[in-house]
Amino acid sequence: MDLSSGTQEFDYLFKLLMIGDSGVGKSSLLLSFTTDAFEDLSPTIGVDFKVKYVTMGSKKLKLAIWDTAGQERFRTLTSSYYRGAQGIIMVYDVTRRDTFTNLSDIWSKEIDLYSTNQDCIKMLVGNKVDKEGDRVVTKKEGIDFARQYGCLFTECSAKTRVNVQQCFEELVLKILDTPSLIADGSKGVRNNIFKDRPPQSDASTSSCC
Ligand SMILES: Nc1nc2c(ncn2[C@@H]2O[C@H](COP(=O)(O)OP(=O)(O)O)[C@@H](O)[C@H]2O)c(=O)[nH]1
Ligand SMILES: [Mg+2]
Repeated sequence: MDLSSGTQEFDYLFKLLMIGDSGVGKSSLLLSFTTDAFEDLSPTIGVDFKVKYVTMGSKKLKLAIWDTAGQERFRTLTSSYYRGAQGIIMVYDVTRRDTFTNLSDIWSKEIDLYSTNQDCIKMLVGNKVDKEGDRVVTKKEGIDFARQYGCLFTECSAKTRVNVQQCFEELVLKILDTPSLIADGSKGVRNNIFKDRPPQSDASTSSCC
């Protein structure tokens, strides 16, 4: 995957979401993917969404990756957050079991409720594998959950950046492999997926396009 930034031409625009409990590393994963550094984030910092241009094969893609600004703590993500997403990244922390069980108890139900794309691709991500000694959720449990819910699966670390690029790349490849989502992505600009702003708009790092 050829990565670059700045405003460019593109063939498809895809909306991706990060969801999961507070503190699992959603914002860190997004930053790890879109910038070169791992920053130790204060839990109150959120980013609304970031834009990343990637080239895969002959296709130029614009990825708009939406993140929460901490409102997941209050379970107040709204339908506009989910609307029109072609890919959803469901993140848990391999060292905190509650973050794993909440994906099946809470977050997957939200997706069923609000997701507007029937074919939307989901990726289950076990983060913080650099803390192997503190691990409480096994890889097999992740694999079993992903199989049950029909998701892709990976384990990664936003800190060491192991598997982070691959995680996003695998998700995007699967989207490109799904004709209804490609059709959707090519209409992205006309339909203006940014019409609905993220639920909060005061984060200083947000960018629009
Ligand atoms: N050791 C380790 N810490 C991480 C990793 N990812 C995030 N963190 C830390 O976990 C805390 C919460 O991360 P953050 O990205 O804000 O989580 P969010 O609430 O899901 O957005 C921060 O202190 C991060 O530095 C990781 O892969 N490994
Ligand atoms: Mg965050």
